[in-house]
This record gives sequence, structure tokens and C-alpha cells, in this order.
Amino acid sequence: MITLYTYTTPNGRKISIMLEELGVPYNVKVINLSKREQFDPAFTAISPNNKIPAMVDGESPAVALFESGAILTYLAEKYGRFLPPSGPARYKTLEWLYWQVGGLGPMFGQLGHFGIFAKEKLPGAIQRYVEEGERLLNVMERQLETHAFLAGDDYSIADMAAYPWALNADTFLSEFLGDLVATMPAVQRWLTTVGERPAVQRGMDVPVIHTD
Ligand SMILES: N[C@@H](CCC(=O)N[C@@H](CS)C(=O)NCC(=O)O)C(=O)O
Repeated sequence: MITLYTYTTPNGRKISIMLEELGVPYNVKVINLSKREQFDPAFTAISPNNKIPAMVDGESPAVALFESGAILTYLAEKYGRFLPPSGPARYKTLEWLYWQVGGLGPMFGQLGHFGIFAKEKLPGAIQRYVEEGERLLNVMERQLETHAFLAGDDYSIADMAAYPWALNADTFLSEFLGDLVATMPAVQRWLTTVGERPAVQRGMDVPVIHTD
């Protein structure tokens, strides 16, 4: 059985989307970042970088992984879906997956930090990450003007990785990026297409946090 360690943030939702797309059973363990549970030794034994998502698959021997790109690649290879097994299409998919993990996620994350969460507002830092966010959205728009999905004709783990973050441009980060996204028909079309997938909708609802 797969156990997903996650929270209500975009990086965790990449993996719940993939698990929902695969239709495989999985347990969810909530790592409450606001309670700093990412630093609990039981979690850092699985995720030494003390960040979600992490995943454990099976028991003896179990596969324990952190880093969303590695987890998505593992699941895609295990179940033979959403990542071509070889050839140029495989590397196009990995190219856009790494673009998300190394670019879109970190830059949007920093914009969220400096623009929204940080008590001290540093104009230079905010400007830097707004400009990076805009640049990355423009890269996406150009790619999606000529391709149905990020890596080409087929929906893949690259789309699952990018969707929860790109959605933020229109929601959580809309004060910085919303006006630009509104002028991007290809990104809008892709957000709608991906967002209408039932598995994506289910994955975006994971985890459920019980407040008591
Ligand atoms: N490169 C990592 C990034 C993971 C990440 O930044 N996770 C955030 C939540 S979205 C986290 O766990 N932050 C907790 C912390 O920084 O203490 C991945 O793609 O898995």
C-alpha cells in the first residue's frame, strides 16, 4: 500500500492528483506545516529535506521517496502511465517536469513568501519574483499555443506537476499575476482542460484537514 505524506499545498497535490489519475489505493498522512510537523524525526526519516510531499510504497522492502519529481517519475514508471517509456516524448515530458520543479514552483513559492507571507515587504524581492513569475507564464503560454499539453499532445506528469502551481497565478497570487494570466488564452484553455478532469478535482481536495 502507498502512503502519501502531504499537506494542503501545491507540491503535495501534484502527487494526490497522480494517485487519483492512476486509481490506486493510498493512505494519506497529514504533515501539518503550520504546526512544524515537517521537522518531526518520524517524518525526516522519510523526508530528510523536511518538506512534503513524501511517499512510502510497500513494506518489505519499502520504497521511500521525497521530491515531487522523483515521486511522479516513480509512479509513472511503476504503473506505465503518463510518461512515455523511451524516446523523445519521454525526454520532453521530463524536460517540462524539471522546468516545473526547478522553476515554476520555486519562483511562485518565493513570490508567495515575499509578496504575501513576509511581514516586511521588500519591494526589490517582490519585483524580482513577479518578473520571474511573468517570464515563466509567458514560457507556458508560448508552449501551449502550439501544444495541447505541456510536453506535447498527451496529458502527462508534467501537467500534473504544473497545474496546482499555475492555478495559483489566478487565485492565491492573483494580485501579482492575475492580470497577465487573463491575457493568456492558451494558459486559460489548459487550466480549464486540466482542471475539469475528475481525478484532478479529487486530487486537489487532498488532504482533508479536520479541525477539532
Ligand atoms: N522541490 C520540492 C519542494 C517541496 C516543498 O517546497 N514543499 C513545501 C510545501 S509546498 C514544504 O514542505 N515546506 C515546508 C518547509 O519549508 O519547512 C518538491 O518538489 O517536492
